[in-house]
Amino acid sequence: MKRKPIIAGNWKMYKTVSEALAFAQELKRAVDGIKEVEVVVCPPFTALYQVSEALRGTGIGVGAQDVYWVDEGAFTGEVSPKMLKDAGCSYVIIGHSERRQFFGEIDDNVNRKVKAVLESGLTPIMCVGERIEERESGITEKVIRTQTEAGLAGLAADQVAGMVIAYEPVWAIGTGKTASDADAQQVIGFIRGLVSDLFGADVAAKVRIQYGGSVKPQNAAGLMAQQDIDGALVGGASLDVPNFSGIVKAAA
Ligand code: G2H
Repeated sequence: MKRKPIIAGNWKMYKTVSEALAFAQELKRAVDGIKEVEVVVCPPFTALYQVSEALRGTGIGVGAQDVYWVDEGAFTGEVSPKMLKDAGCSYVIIGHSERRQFFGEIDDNVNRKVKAVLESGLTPIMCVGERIEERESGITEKVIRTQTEAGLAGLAADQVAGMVIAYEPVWAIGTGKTASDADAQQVIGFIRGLVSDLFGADVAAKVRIQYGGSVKPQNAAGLMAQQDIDGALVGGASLDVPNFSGIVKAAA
């Protein structure tokens, strides 16, 4: 089955509203006419609405970087799926390693967020990935299995088929170290196999699985050529249009 590649820019805690709007205008021109790749930008919460408005009708999607799992309530500092939808989002990154590392994100909550986001009609980009000490002690697959099974627990097959999973080895994030094409393919193939065991071969053939971790225009084509890699979740290189659009073009 041919899956449409998805290149998503995770801006992390960068860009004011005016910087985000300037980026959106430039990106529109840079990726105009590229139909074979889905392009998504994930600004900070503060710029979501304006960026969504600026990109309306272009086919470029907008995502958030996190979410809480109920629609409203006394949860100071949190933002709900309903609010993100209202702000123009169609995607939500969930379980990014920086949330896990710095903000106490745990698998159980990743699962609650994935469920809530799907129920709101948004698409989760659920992140999984091993740390360097886990890779070095040979437990990468065990870690990935635990995170994937927990994150997808209780979901229906059609929900999983429509979502996005991002494999981001923590040791490759923002470090300039990219997993080799073969290493990334090996783990992403393993994730697809897990999805097949849990939800069936049809679902595994449909779910899109991205690679993330120091993706740049120079290494994107090799990663995107791997049979199970369906795009990239891009951090640092998503912050300027020439780099980000270069990655989009490499996936086309
Ligand atoms: C991993 C990635 C984006 P970078 O966090 O999610 O960031 O491309 O800077 O490694």
